[in-house]
Amino acid sequence: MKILVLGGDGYLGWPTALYLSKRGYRVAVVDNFLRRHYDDEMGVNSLVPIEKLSRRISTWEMVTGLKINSYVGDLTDNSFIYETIKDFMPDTIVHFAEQRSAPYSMIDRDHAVHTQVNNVVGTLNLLYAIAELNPNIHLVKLGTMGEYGTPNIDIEEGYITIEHNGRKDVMPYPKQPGSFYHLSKVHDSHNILFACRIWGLKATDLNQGVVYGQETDETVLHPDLATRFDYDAVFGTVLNRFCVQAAVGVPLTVYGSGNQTRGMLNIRDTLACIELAILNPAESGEMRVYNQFTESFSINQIAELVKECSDDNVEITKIDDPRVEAQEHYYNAKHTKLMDLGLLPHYLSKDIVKNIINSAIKYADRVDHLAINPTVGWRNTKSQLITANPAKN
Ligand code: NAD
Ligand code: USQ
Repeated sequence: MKILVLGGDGYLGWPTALYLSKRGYRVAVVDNFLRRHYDDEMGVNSLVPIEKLSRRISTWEMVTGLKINSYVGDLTDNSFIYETIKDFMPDTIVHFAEQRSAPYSMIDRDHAVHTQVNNVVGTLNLLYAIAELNPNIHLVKLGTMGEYGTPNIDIEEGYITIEHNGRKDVMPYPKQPGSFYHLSKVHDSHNILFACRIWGLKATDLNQGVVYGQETDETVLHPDLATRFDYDAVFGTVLNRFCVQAAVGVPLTVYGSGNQTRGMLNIRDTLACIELAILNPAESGEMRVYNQFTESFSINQIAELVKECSDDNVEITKIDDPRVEAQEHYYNAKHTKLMDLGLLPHYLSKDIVKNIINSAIKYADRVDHLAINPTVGWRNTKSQLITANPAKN
């Protein structure tokens, strides 16, 4: 089976490409290095050094004898994505290639517009290319649990049965996303559902929770194969950030009450979920939705766990929440469909947290302390930051 991984130079796309290549799929990656450009714009860098895509691919071939093809270009360039699909003719396309930071999308108008144009236009171009070239291609698209927000009822997997005035229907689950980034994923979901309905496309929308971890069985085979590890306040995600903060002995930055609860999963489970989605394709005309996370935790629980695992017994500090998000809320999100397909989760444990802290300790001298505190606030509409690192503004 041929698989095209869009966003194959990113945090999740690169280890996914390796994982699928190792399992015998023929893999090609697409990327325009936008994420590396954001590093330059924000004045930050991956904690773990990462090699250029060409070097990563040649090292993979040297270590395993397996080839990965690459196409460098932008999904918002319609002819690029059309020609790429025509050339590789994949059976499945895994789509990671979007601007994925909520704080980045909330910097100001320009960043909100960039995020939505990049994500929505890129996905629309892709839908048109699939419809024209081969509607049998299965699209596996990364969505996010944040599309649902935090409603005061159980969160279903994509759809909900509603009874209204004596009539009943199955409808897309209501969305109340928390940033212009999360909104871009909602817009994508609507566009994908519509394309499945009118053109008979096959899609799986994976509403993924917050991912943690940095190493996979394939990335540890050689230092050149490492994937990126973000810890700054714009691109770093909460558990990864707390582990780096513990590694360098600074207080863990809990925003607001810390009672915000989120679905989370290990990076190794991301890879397994993607393969399960590939092996169980949607039917023609169907957009399947899976909630892709394995456990949910409050931010306070995560902070306590990281504190317990840190040698220095780091402090936890509560910072005024720069975001607008519910501080106290009900949270019960269903996530059985991937388990039913055979997912065997790597649940969060002290050993796992200690491992992440230890990998961060290896690179502690690369940590830029000024990039740790949040600089983007949801309430501001005016440009509030030039870089993630105030010292570099
Ligand atoms: P990432 O930013 O590390 O990777 C995304 C890659 O896509 C980057 O290499 C970037 O250069 C590329 N890209 C972006 N726009 C592009 C375009 N227009 N054309 C070509 N390439 C483009 O992000 P990630 O953490 O690997 O996330 C991958 C996907 O998973 C995203 O869609 C994200 O929304 C979703 N997701 C991530 C998490 C998480 O915790 N990291 C959680 C839930 C969902
Ligand atoms: N948080 C803190 N302290 C920090 C960082 C974050 O308390 O130092 C809190 C935030 O306020 C938020 C929660 O932790 O309540 C999660 O924040 P995050 O930055 O880890 O994750 P988020 O912004 O939601 O985005 C990340 C990815 C995004 C993905 C999303 C999955 O960047 O691509 O879509 O996780 S989900 O959260 O399920 O929507």
